[in-house]
Amino acid sequence: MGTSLLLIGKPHSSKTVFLSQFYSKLLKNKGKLKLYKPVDDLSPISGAKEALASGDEPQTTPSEKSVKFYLPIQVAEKQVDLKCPEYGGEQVSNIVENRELNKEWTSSIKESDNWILFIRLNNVNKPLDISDVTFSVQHQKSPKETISETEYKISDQSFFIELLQILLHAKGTDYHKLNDKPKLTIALTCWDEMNTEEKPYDVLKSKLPLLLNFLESNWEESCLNIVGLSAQGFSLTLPENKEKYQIEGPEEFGYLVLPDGTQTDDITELIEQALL
Ligand SMILES: Nc1nc2c(ncn2[C@@H]2O[C@H](COP(=O)(O)OP(=O)(O)OP(=O)(O)O)[C@@H](O)[C@H]2O)c(=O)[nH]1
Ligand SMILES: [Mg+2]
Repeated sequence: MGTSLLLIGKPHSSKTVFLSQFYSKLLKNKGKLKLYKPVDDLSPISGAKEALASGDEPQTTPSEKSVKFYLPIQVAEKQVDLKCPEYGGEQVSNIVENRELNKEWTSSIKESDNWILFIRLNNVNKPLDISDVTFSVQHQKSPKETISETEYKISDQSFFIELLQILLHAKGTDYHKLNDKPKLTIALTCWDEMNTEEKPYDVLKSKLPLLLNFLESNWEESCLNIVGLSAQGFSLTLPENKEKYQIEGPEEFGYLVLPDGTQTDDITELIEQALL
């Protein structure tokens, strides 16, 4: 059975690291999901896998790159041939900027009933609060410039809402009803950067309340899942962290924070939950 998973994320949201770590954990055979046969083509993640094995951060995926990574997965009694896209996150930024989907995106959206949206909260911009702006001589000199800088920039919160609306429109969902298809998982990525003990739902509520509101007004509760994900486990910029990767192997790291706040090393559960 072929199942398409649509992994959606802006640049640097951990898509490539996740795919590489997901594959490494599948190979380890300790998680809920397993491979039922070897993967034919590892080229979509081979660069990232090599980099991580040496304790280096993977390179940004080029904007024009768009390939599919096929994984033959055993989910309980079922065999699922999973198809995950690996692409440069710039494509997602361009969708909102140009309000346009190319043929490939349109068909990926149509064929997938399992969407996972990666949001790296640490990279999300804070909405402009006029009370935070300190009046300066620069404001006095060029008021027009200051307005144009802030006026036309869409906030990250609005970005995600716009994006989902564009995707839902292409999917042809009925906006009078709550969505049960596609099932949506929000993965708050690079969770380690947040330094929080809170549940993913509460973190999303405090950081992006409008987005949460949009999600809850448009999805059936049972078809909306909010989790935390640290596919890498920690930053690889520190030499001691690089060493951990070189000595123990990348597959030993990375974790998922489930909706109830519990942490598990088995990041394959992210995909298992999306497929349930
Ligand atoms: N601290 C931390 N850093 C991470 C994590 N996952 C990824 N990173 C780092 O974040 C950066 C971006 O990760 P990628 O996986 O390349 O992100 P991407 O979504 O594939 O980005 P594009 O290819 O540009 O679309 C890299 O420098 C990673 O090493 C994580 O869980 N924690
Ligand atoms: Mg990438």
